[in-house]
Amino acid sequence: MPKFKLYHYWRSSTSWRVRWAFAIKNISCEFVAINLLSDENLSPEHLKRNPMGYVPVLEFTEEPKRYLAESLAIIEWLEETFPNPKLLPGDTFQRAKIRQLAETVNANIHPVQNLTVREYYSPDPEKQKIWAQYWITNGLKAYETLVQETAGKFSVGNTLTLADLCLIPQCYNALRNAVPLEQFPTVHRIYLEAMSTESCLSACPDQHAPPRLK
Ligand SMILES: N[C@@H](CCC(=O)N[C@@H](CS)C(=O)NCC(=O)O)C(=O)O
Repeated sequence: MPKFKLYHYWRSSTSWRVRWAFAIKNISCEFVAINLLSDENLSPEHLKRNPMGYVPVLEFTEEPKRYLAESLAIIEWLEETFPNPKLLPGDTFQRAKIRQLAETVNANIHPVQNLTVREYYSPDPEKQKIWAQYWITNGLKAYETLVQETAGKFSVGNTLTLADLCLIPQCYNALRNAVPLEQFPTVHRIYLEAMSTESCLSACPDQHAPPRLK
């Protein structure tokens, strides 16, 4: 079994996706905190791991050491290497639908409400919040419509998939930005359902907060 280290930040939603995938697949991984608030992600060591200066980054600790960034690339690598339980179940169309939902969050919501983008947009926290609320609401509204076609207990059927791994941390961000989830009833139901699973709870920010914040 290869050995892994995940460079992450406790509140980062993209880090949560990967921690959760490791939990679902029951693969052990060492978590190494990178403090985004003190720009540790922009240190020369971290930029060597990921020139974008983002978390999460997965380290394959065996020599020769290798690094993999981008949460979806990491999760797809895990899925191909450790196929069960499946995060992309079903036929080719269903798997594409799971990816469509995942990308609705990954490509259309998350990047525009990310810290660096908000700070570049405006130094005013109030303006940043209104910006984030707009993009989160817009994206979750689309997710709510799309998920009508596929939802069971979770976004696609009755098991957790890649779509949920993207959706739930995004919902947590929505709440942090005072976007009420009740306006997206199916998304809200899936959020509550997923947040009661053991794998989600073990990966969620509260479990990974620095000791002084616990
Ligand atoms: N597309 C990347 C995005 C990663 C990303 O945006 N990470 C955020 C935390 S959620 C980050 O490191 N932000 C640092 C910053 O904004 O300075 C992925 O899915 O891994």
